[in-house]
Amino acid sequence: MTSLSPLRVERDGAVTVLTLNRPDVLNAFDEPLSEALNASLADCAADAAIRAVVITGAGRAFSAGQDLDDRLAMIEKGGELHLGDELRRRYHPAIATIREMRKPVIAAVNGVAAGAGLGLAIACDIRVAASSSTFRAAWGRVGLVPDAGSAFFLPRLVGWGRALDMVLTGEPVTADEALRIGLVTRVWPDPEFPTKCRELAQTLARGATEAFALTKEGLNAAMARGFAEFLEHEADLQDRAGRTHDYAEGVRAFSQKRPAKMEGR
Ligand code: T3D
Repeated sequence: MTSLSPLRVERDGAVTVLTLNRPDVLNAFDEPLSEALNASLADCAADAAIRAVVITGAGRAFSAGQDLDDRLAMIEKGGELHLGDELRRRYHPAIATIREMRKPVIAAVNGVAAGAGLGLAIACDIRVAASSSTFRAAWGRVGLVPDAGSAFFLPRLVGWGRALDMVLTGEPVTADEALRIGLVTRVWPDPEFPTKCRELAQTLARGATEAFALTKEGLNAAMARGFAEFLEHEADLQDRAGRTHDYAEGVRAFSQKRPAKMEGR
């Protein structure tokens, strides 16, 4: 019997597409899927030829979060659970790698995103959704707190009040509502979704990758630091951006009234 790989990794030019691939359980995270995702994200981060990354799900879901069958087995075995250690070992590395990755990471939300699946999506730089997708801050329904960075990112994306409504009620948010509240930035009809995602990723992969890296560093710092400290950091980032090939090319192209040819350095 051949076992299905829990993560599909596909290269399309300078874009890598990572597909969570446990469709029978709505791409819930078990140990092998977490391990494969962490390893592939690290590979994407290290490979300069990859200039954009897409994360999506196989079948009708993006991801239903932690595999609860695995947790049931742990509970029934008895003994003390250490879910904090599970987060540190399996989820935090993925979230940190996405935030620190020096290239854009797109969450292509093709179906339901729940629990840590939602956490994964909101740690990405850009979220786009198929029109049939839904978002469920489902932690409370199984007696847990928002994790995978969600309490940090969710209020920053949708506002304090809406975030509390989502995490306390656990009610599903439709793709249209997600667009309205800023949880995603683009929604496309299901049949067009894969093509539109590919086009967006390819456009980003042709962009000024080094400037994007510095932009992410700046936005990460702006969220985590005080204002005065942030302004210093911003000046340092712009110093570095101003020394890239793509900046000189961008200025020349503007002056010559032609499209810039960005090389990502
Ligand atoms: O533990 C730690 O390490 C800490 C981290 C925790 C973070 C978390 O993510 S906690 C888990 C949070 N997720 C959930 O609570 C979501 C659970 N799933 C659902 O509520 C529903 O499945 C959905 C609302 C997402 C979708 O509902 P529906 O009706 O479209 O599908 P379904 O029939 O419920 O699911 C289809 C199958 O997937 C089903 O299996 P079956 O009956 O066909 O054999 C279902 O059991 C399975 N499935 C769905 N979610 C999970 C799952 N199996 C394991 N784990 C899941 N999370």
